[in-house]
Amino acid sequence: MKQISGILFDLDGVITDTAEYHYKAWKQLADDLDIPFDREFNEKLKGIGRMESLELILQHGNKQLTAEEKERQATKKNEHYKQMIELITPADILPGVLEFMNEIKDAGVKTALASSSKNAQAVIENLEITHLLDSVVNAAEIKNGKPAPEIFLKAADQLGLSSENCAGVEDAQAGVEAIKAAEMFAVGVGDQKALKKADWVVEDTSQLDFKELQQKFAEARS
Ligand code: B16
Ligand code: MG
Repeated sequence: MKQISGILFDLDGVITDTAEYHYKAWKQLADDLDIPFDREFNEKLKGIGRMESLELILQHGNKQLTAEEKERQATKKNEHYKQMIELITPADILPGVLEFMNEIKDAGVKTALASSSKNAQAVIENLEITHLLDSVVNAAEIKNGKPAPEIFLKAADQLGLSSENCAGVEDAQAGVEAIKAAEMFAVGVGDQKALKKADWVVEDTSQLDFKELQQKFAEARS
C-alpha cells in the first residue's frame, strides 16, 4: 500500500476559522469605500493573497485607487485583522483538527503549513500548534499565489518530499486547484460542489481521519 509521507495544511478555514475575521475586516473596508460586499462575494477571496483580494473588491465596486491608496487600504484592513487575531487561543482550533494532527505525528508522517497568510506565524503561535508542524512556508516568499502550485511545491520541498507522496488539505477552491496543480492528493473541507476537484471531500474538520485519508490516498495512487 502506497503510504503518505507528508500532509500540507492550509490555515484559514482548515485549522481555525480566521476566514471569519478576514470576512469582517474586508467587509469594513468595502463599507468604507461604498462597495457592496456579502458572504457570497467573500467566498472568492478565500485562499487569495491580500493585494489580489483588494483588487477583486475594487473591480467588483468599479472603483479605481492609486497604488498608494491601495497600499493604505490594505494596511488598514490588515491592522483590523491583526487586532482580531490577537484574541485567538487554542480553543479556536476547529473540531477534530488537533486529534487529526496528533494521529499524523504518531504515524511518523511529516506536516507543513501552506497558508497564503503573512500573519500565519502569529496565528499558529496563538493556537499553540507550532510543535505539530515540521515546516511553515513563508507566504512573503511566494511569487505566484493559489491557485498556482508554488506554495504547496515549496512546502513539500521544505519537508524534503516529492509531490506524489504528499496530500494537501484545503477549504478554498483556489487552494484545491493549487494542490492538484502540484500533482498532490487533495482533501477538500466544505461544500462538495464547490470543491469538486478534490480527491476526497469532508463536510467539516471533525470528519478528518488519518486512517481514512491513508486508505483513499492508497486507492488513488494504486
Ligand atoms: P493575510 P489561507 C489566506 O489564508 C486567506 O484564506 C485569505 O482570505 C487571505 O486574504 C490570505 O490568506 C492572505 O492573508 O492578509 O493575512 O496575509 O487560507 O491560505 O491559510
Ligand atoms: Mg483557507
